[in-house]
Amino acid sequence: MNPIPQDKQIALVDRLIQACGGAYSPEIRRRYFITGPQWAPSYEGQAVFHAPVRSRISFEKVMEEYSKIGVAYWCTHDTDVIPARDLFTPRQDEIVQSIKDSLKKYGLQCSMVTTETFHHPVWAAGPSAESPSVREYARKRLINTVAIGHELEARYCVYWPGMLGYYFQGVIDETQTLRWFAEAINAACEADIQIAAQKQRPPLKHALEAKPFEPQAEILLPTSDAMLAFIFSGLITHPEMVGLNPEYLHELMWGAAPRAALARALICGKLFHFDINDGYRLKHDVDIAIGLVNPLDWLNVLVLLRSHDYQGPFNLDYKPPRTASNYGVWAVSVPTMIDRFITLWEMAGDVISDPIIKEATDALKAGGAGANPEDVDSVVNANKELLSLHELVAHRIFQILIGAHRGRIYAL
Ligand code: GCO
Ligand code: MN
Ligand code: MN
Repeated sequence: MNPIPQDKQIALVDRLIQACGGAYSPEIRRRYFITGPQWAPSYEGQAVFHAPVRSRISFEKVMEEYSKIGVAYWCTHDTDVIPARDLFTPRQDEIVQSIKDSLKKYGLQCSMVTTETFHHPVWAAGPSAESPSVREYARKRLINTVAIGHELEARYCVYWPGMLGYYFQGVIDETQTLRWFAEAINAACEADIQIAAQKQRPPLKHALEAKPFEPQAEILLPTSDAMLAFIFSGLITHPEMVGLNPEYLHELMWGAAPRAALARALICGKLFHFDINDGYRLKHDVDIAIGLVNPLDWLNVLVLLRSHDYQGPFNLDYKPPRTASNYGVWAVSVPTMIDRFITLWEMAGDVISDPIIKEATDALKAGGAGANPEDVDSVVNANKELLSLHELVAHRIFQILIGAHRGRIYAL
């Protein structure tokens, strides 16, 4: 093939993405509680060793594209849309008003707001730092975000505290940092109760997000389980308002089974919100789009969530790869990610209703007949042949993933 002229490249991308087929219409995509962050498509591709590859984009542009693609809900950090120096000023009110106008214009709803507590130099020692002025500022920021959330009619408020921890051991007492963190969450919940009453709206659902080793230091609450322990520690004054926003990749990053981590959140009634993406076990927070690394695991995750009637948002917390152009983000990255999610969600329905899986799991739960519970050999022998069904179920889920249950085979 000859080198492709620059002015022909977009047409090539468009033709090949069309040729891929299998895209859902915007109307179908809007049926799912898929939320589109401001920060994901506007991520410029920078990292510690990486210069940006894309240009910045405004919230108007993000909303316009989400609306065309069929993402019905939008979410944002406070400083994604309001420069830090404009917070708490009349300029903030003007920006919030223009966000409301844009949401209306593009037919979107704001699902969630979150406070940026990791990027700005003020967070150098973390948002729950030892200096009272940093903590007072953090508290005001959280309350301000709750107020913005109500103004935009959001239902969720997420907290990813960033470096809730330290570079050096022994400088601070960890129990103290956790108490300070709880004080900030408690202040946000108290403010929420008041603002919600004034506005005659339900209070927000406050969802804590853990990440095991990002950005650079030790982290006090590195996993969803650690967050659960924190919620139930007695430090949180309104534990009923506070739950989790697990992120799929963050669980893989510490080596967990995401499905098991979600199960632990479910039994506590704390699965409020879910950040969906993909990546590699025990590696960096690459935030690859859903299904490109672990589709089989993702199918299993969605089977669990469908089985438990999870009704919360699926938040597209991913980073477009550095190979995607500004055009490619909208032409390829965002729509294909959404369509893989929808496909996996529908496949999860196939798994749940599959008669082979159903019969196999029913049989496993019934167990083998004829065991004498006081005789270990008889218990082993009673179940021995049944246990082969475990791998049979795993094979069947693979068949559903690749479409073999509908007759996809290779004639060799
Ligand atoms: C990450 C984090 C963030 C948070 C976001 C919401 O991967 O860096 O998951 O994307 O989800 O900051 O507060
Ligand atoms: Mn996240
Ligand atoms: Mn992440």
